[in-house]
Amino acid sequence: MHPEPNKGPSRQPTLPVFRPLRRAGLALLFAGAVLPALVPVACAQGPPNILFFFLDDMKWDAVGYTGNSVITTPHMDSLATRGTNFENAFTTVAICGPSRASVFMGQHMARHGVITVQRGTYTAAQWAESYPAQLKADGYYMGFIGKHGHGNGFTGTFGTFDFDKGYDVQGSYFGQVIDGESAGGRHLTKFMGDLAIEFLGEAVDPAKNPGAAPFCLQISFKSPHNPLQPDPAYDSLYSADTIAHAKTDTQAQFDDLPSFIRSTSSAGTAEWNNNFNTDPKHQASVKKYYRLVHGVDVQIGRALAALDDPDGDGDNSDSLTDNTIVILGSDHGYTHGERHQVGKWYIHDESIRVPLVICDPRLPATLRGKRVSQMVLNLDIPATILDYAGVPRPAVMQGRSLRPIIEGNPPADWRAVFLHDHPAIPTVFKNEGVRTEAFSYTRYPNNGNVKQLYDVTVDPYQRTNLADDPRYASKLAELDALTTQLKADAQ
Ligand SMILES: [Ca+2]
Ligand SMILES: [Ca+2]
Repeated sequence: MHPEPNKGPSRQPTLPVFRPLRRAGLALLFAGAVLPALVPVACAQGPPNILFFFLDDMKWDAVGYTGNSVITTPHMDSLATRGTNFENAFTTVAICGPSRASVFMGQHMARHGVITVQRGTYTAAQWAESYPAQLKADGYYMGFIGKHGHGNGFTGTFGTFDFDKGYDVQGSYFGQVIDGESAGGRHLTKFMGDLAIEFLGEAVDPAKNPGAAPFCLQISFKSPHNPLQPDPAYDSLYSADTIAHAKTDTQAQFDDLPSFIRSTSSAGTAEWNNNFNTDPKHQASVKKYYRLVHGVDVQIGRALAALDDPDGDGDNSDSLTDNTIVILGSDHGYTHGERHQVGKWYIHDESIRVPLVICDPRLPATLRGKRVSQMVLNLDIPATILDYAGVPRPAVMQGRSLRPIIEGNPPADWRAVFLHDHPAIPTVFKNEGVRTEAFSYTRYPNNGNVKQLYDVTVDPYQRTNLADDPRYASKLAELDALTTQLKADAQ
């Protein structure tokens, strides 16, 4: 058993004056529950609850609110209508384990060191500075459901979660066992939705959450990660639709890739050859992927309904909706045939761009339903959660709170560049580079230092590699040096 570094009296609250207020939200509810008249009180005060829906390999535009006219995601669309839609949200590493660690730790891979296959776990001291451990130490009632995805050696999260329904590595869409409970006949996504509802019930149950603490729940769905096995209940969805191919789903764009990525053993090429290299296969695969996303949307709808009636008695007077921050995100993006590639791993926008919506119901209508353009990162999610909770951000975190942007006060010094740094793993090639608002640059240090440079202001689909264009030699050198500098800074 690992120690639980943030439990017990050793860690003093950093804001003792504020701390008594911290539990006010649910405490009001419980105070109502113990009165003879049983007058429930809505939770509109005190630190907010956090409900974080986290998808896996979610293409940024596989959701209705981006204008996708095929997929049906009414609950995600509703969150965008009520929250802030970050149109330039990115991951700093386009693969499951390291990005998920960044979302827990607020750190680049170079600092947290959770590198899929090579090392997939945390030290106790590291974990103590994760957002869940920080919230736990501050008194939050903590829940986690679903995939960690950290690979070999993952040993858990040191008892942080009161409701601990995580698993490693990938899980199965059918027959998954979580914390000793089998999914039975349920699709994994439905199973996770049921667990979310169970958690919300526990969060308002004095027997489970006797301190009446605010809650934080992260639901890490497996969907729409491979294999493409949606709930059979959705088999007929999109059957009459035609999926459009990406503009870069061409042989010419494939031919423009480095030769090692074009090899048949390279992960993105192999997956395209297996499941996307004819139009019928492309249609079938994307539709299955969309059904997986739709399945998540259904469970998000169920969880939001449970948030509005957590004890499930049909009466909404115990609703937590008005004091719960809802976050929708993904560990990284995905390609569906762009450059005849299927997957993630590289710096092209389809792989690094992610959906991100944050909905704060406490804000006035003028600050909701917005689209914002700042470049924001997976690293920023934990800093944002801690900011909402009123918990100081550990100095080791490298991300920044998104709350000022959400509240209409974007900092003047907001980032204009970020590092993407991907490890070498079997069938995927080491790559590192930078994305600015104007340029995307990457290099492959283990493969002859091949380089790619795109001017996304005029070439948003990244069709023309400028790395060998002498007109861009100085820009290439500048971004190459910047990559080296940001890699050093990230450690
Ligand atoms: Ca993933
Ligand atoms: Ca109720």
